[in-house]
Amino acid sequence: MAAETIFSKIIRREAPADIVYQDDLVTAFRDIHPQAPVHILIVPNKAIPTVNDVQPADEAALGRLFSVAGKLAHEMGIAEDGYRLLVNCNRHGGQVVYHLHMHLLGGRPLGPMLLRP
Ligand code: DGP
Repeated sequence: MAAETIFSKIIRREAPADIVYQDDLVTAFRDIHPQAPVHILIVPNKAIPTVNDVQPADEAALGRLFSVAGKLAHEMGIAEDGYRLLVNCNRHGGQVVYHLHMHLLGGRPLGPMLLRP
């Protein structure tokens, strides 16, 4: 059983968040520190800590992350201009919250994928 994070409380609506979508497999809510005009986190309802912990049984939920990302991008008017989907893993990936999540970022040109050192 994975350790819970704040995201599990948000999914259960025990902690406040601006939830923009929820179904049986995933929940999407606005990032508390937005890096772009649109910055949504899309998370599996199941607490999977990192991509390293993904099991075959999780594939339906992880596929749903993409279909919900596309749906929200259309609804938020960023689909045509484009956007970025990002999943961080562990320390070198910059992961801070250990509940696997996809960032949906858009609403402005996002620049190169990585900052050069
Ligand atoms: P990452 O570095 O990929 O683990 O990104 C974690 C993101 O989660 C970061 O952009 C800020 C966001 N975040 C952290 N705590 C909360 C919270 O309590 N509420 C919301 N809405 N977002 C949070």
